[in-house]
Amino acid sequence: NDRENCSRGALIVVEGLDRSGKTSQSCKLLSYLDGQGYSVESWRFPDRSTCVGEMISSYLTNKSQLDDRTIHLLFSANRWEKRSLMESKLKKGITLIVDRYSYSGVAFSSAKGLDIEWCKAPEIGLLAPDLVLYLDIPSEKAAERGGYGGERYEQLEFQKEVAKRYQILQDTSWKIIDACLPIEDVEKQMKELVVDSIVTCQKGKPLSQLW
Ligand code: FDM
Repeated sequence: NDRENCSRGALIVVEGLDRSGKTSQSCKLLSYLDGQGYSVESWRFPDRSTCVGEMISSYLTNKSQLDDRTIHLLFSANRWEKRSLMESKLKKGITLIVDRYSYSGVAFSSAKGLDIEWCKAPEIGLLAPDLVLYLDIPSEKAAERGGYGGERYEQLEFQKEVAKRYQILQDTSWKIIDACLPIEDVEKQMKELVVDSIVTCQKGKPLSQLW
């Protein structure tokens, strides 16, 4: 069947502050799509399984110190090292649900005071998401949910700065989801948006690049 042979998967990115529910909603999305017979994989950044990812992980857990620009470029390199695999999976028709992507990269680094354009530059040429699901939650609410681990960025004041940067980064691929709604409502909204996006990609929407 021709349609199936040439149709690509969708690149879906889930973004939001720590404790906004990204990870559990990504899991639910994966099992739903899987159950519906879609070909789908779940990814996340940072991908801590690579050498670059190990350096990032050691930085995040405060086992190593790195200059702000250096860690920024490592996060970016961690996406670049996955770019060709990402493209080939999408071209094979596999939809990817990605927990954090370049938006996290720019939002977190620029929240430290780095210039936002400087932060965006190394992301140029990475694959652009077809849909960004932003789980919107006030930083105070997210902090109340508890479970901030001891990782480097998990602090209320910093998360507030990150939220401001996310706002600046919104573009037409974004859908803002109220993450304070009941879990099932969030889930339902996400499912509908994702299925729409998958259909649009199947119909031949071309892959594009950031930004
Ligand atoms: N983070 C994540 C960044 O600072 N830059 C990036 O490019 C990415 C992908 O790493 F605090 C931050 C965001 C978060 C931390 O993310 C680890 P997880 O989702 O908690 O593993």
